Amino acid sequence: MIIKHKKLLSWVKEMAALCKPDKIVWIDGTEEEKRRLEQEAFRTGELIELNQEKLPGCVYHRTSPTDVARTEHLTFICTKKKSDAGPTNNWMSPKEAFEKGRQLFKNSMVGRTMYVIPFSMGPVGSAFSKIGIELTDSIYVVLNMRIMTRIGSAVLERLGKDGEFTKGLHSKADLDPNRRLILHFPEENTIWSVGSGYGGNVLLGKKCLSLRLGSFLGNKEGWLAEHMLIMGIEDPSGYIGYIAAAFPSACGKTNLAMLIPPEGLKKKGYRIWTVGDDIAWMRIDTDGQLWAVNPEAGFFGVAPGTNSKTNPNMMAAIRSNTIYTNVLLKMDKTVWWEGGDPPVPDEGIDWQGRPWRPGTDVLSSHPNSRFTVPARQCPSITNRMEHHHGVPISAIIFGGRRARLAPLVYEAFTWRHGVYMGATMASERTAAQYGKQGEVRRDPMAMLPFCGYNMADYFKHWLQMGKRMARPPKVFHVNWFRTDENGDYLWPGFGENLRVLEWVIDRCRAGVGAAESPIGYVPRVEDLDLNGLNLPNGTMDKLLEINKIEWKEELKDHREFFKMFGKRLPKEIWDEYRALEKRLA
Ligand code: O2Y
Ligand code: MN
Repeated sequence: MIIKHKKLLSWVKEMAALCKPDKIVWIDGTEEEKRRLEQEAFRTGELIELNQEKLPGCVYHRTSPTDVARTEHLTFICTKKKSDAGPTNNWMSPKEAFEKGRQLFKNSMVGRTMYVIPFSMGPVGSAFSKIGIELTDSIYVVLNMRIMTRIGSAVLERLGKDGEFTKGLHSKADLDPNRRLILHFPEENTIWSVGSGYGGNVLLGKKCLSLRLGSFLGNKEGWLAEHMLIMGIEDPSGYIGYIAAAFPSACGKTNLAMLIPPEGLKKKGYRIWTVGDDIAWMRIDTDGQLWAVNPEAGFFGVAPGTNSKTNPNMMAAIRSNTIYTNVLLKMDKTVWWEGGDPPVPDEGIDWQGRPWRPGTDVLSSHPNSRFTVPARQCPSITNRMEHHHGVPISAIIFGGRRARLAPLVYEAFTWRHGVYMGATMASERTAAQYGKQGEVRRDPMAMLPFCGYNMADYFKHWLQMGKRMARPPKVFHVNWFRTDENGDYLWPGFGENLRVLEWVIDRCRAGVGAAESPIGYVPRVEDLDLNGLNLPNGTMDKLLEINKIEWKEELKDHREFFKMFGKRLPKEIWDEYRALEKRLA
């Protein structure tokens, strides 16, 4: 491979002088290269080959037990001014961060190979897309990036001899959590990640580039980088309405992105097309509409709880060419996890490499164990995955997990009201999450851990995007998790959520009614197709109820949350706050 990009060459040389790898390998993205890397990783034990008859092309990996999830407290936004990172981010000055990083990267690749991965987020060559180069000493990272992004020679060719690229440097170093840092330098278009080998910390195209640097670039360049799934809902006439939806963790985002329509709606002619399960990049096109691409090429899904009932499309996708991380390794070299398809295996080797049997209180798989799978293997994947224009977005949906308060679905009066809805998004912690169960965590647009700049400026950017669009998408809020007095869920969820999405898409085409309420437009029971659902009498009323007393309490919390942004918070957000207060009075 002949590299003509002088800046790229000199940066690789400089980083190699710091990390001192034994050799440097440029990744070309070929099948032959993949096989070679896998064989090497099988030899060193970094990967285990799975049963090739039952799981063709699949491999298995265990991470260090202290390296099993994104580490938000070690993740920093390193802008020159602290105020540009804002009150919701950890901040370090670029000078201090580069110094600290340099110490940790120094000689970190001695005895190892440095792989140079050219990758594109978004279809190679699309106006949406951004090119990055990740330098890493981990074959696991190379093979994951191969699935999650478009990598190799085509990307280098597109970069040419002077194209712009994000500089990503990653080293596992000694995997010591005390010597781990995930540093973002938005003003230098640079990411440094050291001391971790897992997921969101090290697949630099994902959270680091596509969301943290992406949101910073979006603000500068006039587009949106969002923590959103994208899906198409095809109605009986063949029309496909696309939605982008933001949910905090543990709200079933991946399952929603690939849901199977319930029998009644399937018969009516509904189909779902998956575009993405985690990230949306959205631009205003010449038609004045918002268009979106999924910058990723794969899914990095959480394994526990995924089964043929909760997500049949995903179960079909992960039968081949999948990397499994931190799940149970069965004796026949297949895999299993808690909440996976039955039967529960009699024995296996757990995610920490220890013999495991059911009936003990030891989990076979880590709660954040994952599979990495090419998006094209999902039976519901859209044929627009490689379209350079992406898909037109009719509706934006915000969601949260609220046992009370938020009705099943409601619609914002205006784009500005919709931005307020997103800015006040919140979710209650589940037992599986760190922190006090039931506690409400504000997570604006599900971007709290991922917004690469001051969130007050981010809200302003959203408001401005609305002004630039001729036909902005309608904005909605959903809550699948409302409970009754006994704590039981009122709404069945999963495929049945399509009944709500049908109303959303019909609202965008002005085809269905709603009632006006203080918090927005809410469907009347007769506005939803509930045929075949057979919910007990009164359940729908409970799901759609708005309790003004609870909402007035909620408003106090909005106020407290917004206070942290001080004068930087756009006036329009306070205007919306006061308007809601007045409507509730
Ligand atoms: O724990 C990790 O490193 C993965 S986090 C993740 C993975 C896929 C999609 N979303 C997320 C997230 O934290 O939002
Ligand atoms: Mn995510």
